[in-house]
Amino acid sequence: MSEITIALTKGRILKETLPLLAAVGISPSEDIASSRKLLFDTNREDVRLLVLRGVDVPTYVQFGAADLGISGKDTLLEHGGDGLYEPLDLGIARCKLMTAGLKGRPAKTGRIRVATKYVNVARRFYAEKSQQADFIKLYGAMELAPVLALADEIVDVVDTGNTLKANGLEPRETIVGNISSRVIVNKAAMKTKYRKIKPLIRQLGKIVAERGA
Ligand code: PRT
Ligand code: MG
Repeated sequence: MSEITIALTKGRILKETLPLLAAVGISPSEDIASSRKLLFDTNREDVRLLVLRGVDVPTYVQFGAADLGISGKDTLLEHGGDGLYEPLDLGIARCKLMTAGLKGRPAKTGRIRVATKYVNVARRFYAEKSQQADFIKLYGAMELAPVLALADEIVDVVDTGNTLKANGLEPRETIVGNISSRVIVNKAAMKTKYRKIKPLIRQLGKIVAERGA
């Protein structure tokens, strides 16, 4: 029986997570990328891995279906962090959460429409600067929304800025500048499985510190 279940975010975060896990001696018993399975045993009898859509990782950990997770800070901010500890910044999959709009178009005054998959974060951001806004929840291709006049602005993560540029958009304001992936832990599991979880976080922290230095 696996004592520790770790929920991983598939996609670009997974690619950067697997080398970190390998560095602390955890390897899936089959190739995750080429498998259709969602639950993987590892070389460690006490550890198994779960591979999920990013948005679902905090939920699995919050309710204890997974003990630990690796999650983008953007996703954590949108989730709200209930029931979770966030003990370690892995420093991977770095990006910024930004607003963007059509290039050369001055930001609209008055009530605006914002398309995003980060509705909670966006609502807080515009409220804080007293900008009236309505929100349209999208699940992908946010960049199209201003182009097709679905929205005046978008809120999305930006890395190089190439995607915005390629779609005739420009970044406007930075909402969160230091997005990266974080280790999250179920609050109850942190107590009941402390002796398993604590060393794992310490080892990961050591690897991250060595890499960052
Ligand atoms: O595929 P799925 O619908 O599950 O989600 P996803 O496509 O957002 O997943 P994925 O694999 O892209 O990874 C998402 C997580 O990676 C995010 O939650 C962030 O924490 C982190 N991350 C880091 C990024 C980026 N950088 C990033 N650049 N997630 C997405 N992007 C996208 C962005 O949405 C935009 O479409 O890449 C494009 C912008 O990149 P640049 O380099 O052109 O600016
Ligand atoms: Mg994707």
